[in-house]
Amino acid sequence: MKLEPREIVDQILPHRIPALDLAEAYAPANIALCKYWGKRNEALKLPLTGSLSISLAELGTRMRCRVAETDGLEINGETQAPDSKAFRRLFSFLDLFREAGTCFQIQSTNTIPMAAGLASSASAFASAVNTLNLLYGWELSDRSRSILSRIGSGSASRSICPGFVEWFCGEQADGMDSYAEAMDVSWPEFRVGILRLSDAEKAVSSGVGMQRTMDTSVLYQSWPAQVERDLPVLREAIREKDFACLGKTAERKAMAVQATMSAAWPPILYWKPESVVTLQGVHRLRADGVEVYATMDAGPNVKLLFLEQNRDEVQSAFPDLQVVQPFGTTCQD
Ligand code: 2P0
Repeated sequence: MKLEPREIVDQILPHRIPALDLAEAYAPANIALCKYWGKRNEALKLPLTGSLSISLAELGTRMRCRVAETDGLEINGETQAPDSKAFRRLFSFLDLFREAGTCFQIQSTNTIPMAAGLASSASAFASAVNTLNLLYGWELSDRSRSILSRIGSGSASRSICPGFVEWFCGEQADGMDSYAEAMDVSWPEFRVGILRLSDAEKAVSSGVGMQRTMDTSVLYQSWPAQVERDLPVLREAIREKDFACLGKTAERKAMAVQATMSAAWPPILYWKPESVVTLQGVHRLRADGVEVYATMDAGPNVKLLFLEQNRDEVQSAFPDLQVVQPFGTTCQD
C-alpha cells in the first residue's frame, strides 16, 4: 500500500476540478484537554495516542481562496513572501489537492496569534480543507475533512468539529481510521479563558518538539499508557459534566506533557516566567475554593478552564483574560 500523502488524498477526493472561482470558510482553533504529543507516521501525521479537545468557537481562522494566475498568500492583511515558512507550508499542503497549473490567491484571517501555542496551525489547515471543499464542490463528510486536515497538521483533525472533540488514534497504516469526531455533549456553562502572555513565535516547533521528546526523553515511555488511562476518565467526566474531574485530569495532562519535554535533550521549555506566575495564581485561587484549572501547550500561554458560576472570581484574579464560550458567543474583556 502507498503511504504518500497525495495517494491518500487521492483515495478521498472525487475529482480535482474547481467548481467555483472563489470560496471562503472558517474553522475554530482547539485546545487539547488530553494532548497529542508524538507521531507514529510523520508524513501522514498519524499520532501515537488518541487525544481530546475543546473547540474555541469564534477564535480561529477564516480562509478565502480565489483561483488565480499565480500563487499568493496574505495573513491578517500582510503579504507573505513565497519563501516564507507560512507560504511554503501552506502551499505544499495545497499541492496535495490541486492539479499542476492551478494557482490560488489565499487570504487568511486569524483571530488567534500564530505559532504561540494557541493552535493556529490547527485552525489554518482545517479552514483550508473546508475552503477547498467548497471551491471544488466535493461535499466531503466531516470524517474525510478531518483526515485531510490531519495531513496538514495533526491537531487540525480536531478543528473540523465544534465543542468537545475526540481524535481517534486509529491503527491502519493509511490513517483512514485516524480522524476526529464531536462528542454529543453541550455544556453551555463551560468556559475557556485565554491568557495571552506572549505572541512571539516559539523557538522549537511542535513537530520538532514531539519528535525530540520521543527520541530522547526517558519520561516519554510512560506517556502512551497514561493517555490510555486518562482518555476514558476525561470522556466520562465530560458526559457526566463532572467539572472537577475534567479540570484535574486536563491540568495533570498538561503538566505531564511538559514533564516529558523537560526530560528531552536538549530540553524543551516553552514556559516563560509569567507562565509560572500564572500557574501559581491558579493554584492560589483553587486553594481559596475557586474551581479553576490550567492547561498549556507548545507555548508560554496559559489557558484556564472554569464554569460561568466562577467567572467573576477568575476574571478579577486575571483581568487580561479573554473568555471563550465554546457553546455560545465569545466575550472579550
Ligand atoms: C495538542 N499540540 O494536542 C498538542 C499539545 C501541542 C501540545 O497538537 O506536527 O501543530 O503539525 O502534527 O498539530 C501541536 O501539534 O503538530 C499540538 P504537527 P501540531 O494540541
